[in-house]
Amino acid sequence: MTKIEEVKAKLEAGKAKLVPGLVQEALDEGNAVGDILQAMTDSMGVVGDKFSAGEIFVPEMLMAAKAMSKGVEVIKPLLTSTSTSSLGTCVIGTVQGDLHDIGKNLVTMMLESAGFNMIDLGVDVSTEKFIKAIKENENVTLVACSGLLTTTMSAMKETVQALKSSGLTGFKVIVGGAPVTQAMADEIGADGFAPDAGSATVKAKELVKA
Ligand code: B1M
Repeated sequence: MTKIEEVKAKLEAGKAKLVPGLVQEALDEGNAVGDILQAMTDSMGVVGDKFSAGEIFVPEMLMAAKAMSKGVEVIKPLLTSTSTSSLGTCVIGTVQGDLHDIGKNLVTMMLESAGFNMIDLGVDVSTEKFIKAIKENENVTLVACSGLLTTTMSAMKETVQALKSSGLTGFKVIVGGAPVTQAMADEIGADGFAPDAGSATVKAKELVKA
């Protein structure tokens, strides 16, 4: 078994205490950080499939999520670098009713390293909370909404539409998360969509510089 395969196996088994050490060993062996991150993301897909098949339940999903978060902590310094350029402030959150935060946290790290000052509102974020954060923070150039559940896509639509009709200006809205598509982003009036954390930085820069 390769070290990356070991990371995957322990992550899928929800071994939060073992995953960070294995991630470090995988790095020490010379594996690329992107490959390790992709392997962990793939494992979360495996966990989701097992949940759908009724082979595991919410507690196991939660343990796998904790293991991934611990693994991400190890690679975080390698994913982020301090950018000298300032792209303004980005307010980010997972939309109301949705508690998934791993993807949102990865997007946060990548946008921070691209040069945004990040205000992370966490999960289950109401429209009102997004609006309050825009009003309370200076130079908000981007609002980023994440969502993983098909059932919370209506909350994402509500949030984007409320942001657009709030009368507040100076920022663009980017959306993402597994069920989100470019077509959906267009339909709900978002300015941009990105399928993953890497492309979110490219799209975010494009939006705020436009
Ligand atoms: Co839940 N869950 N979950 N879950 N969970 C999914 C999403 C699911 C697909 C699993 C499945 O059934 N196969 C399914 C949703 C089905 C659907 O709606 N179509 C599901 C379900 C049903 C549920 C519950 C309803 C289960 C229940 O209680 N019966 C419940 C809902 C709770 C709630 O939110 N109200 C629930 C709960 C949970 C846990 C709390 C146990 C846990 C989350 C813990 C946490 O996040 N701290 C959890 C987990 C871990 C998952 C899976 C297994 C993994 C999610 C993950 O972290 N992936 C997931 C299955 C799956 O994803 N295949 C599943 C890794 C992460 C890196 O990817 O978040 O997709 P992701 O982020 C990606 C992109 O989407 C993108 O970039 C990231 C990668 O670079 N991205 C953005 C994300 N946000 C972006 C924003 C952007 C741009 C890109 O711009 C702003």
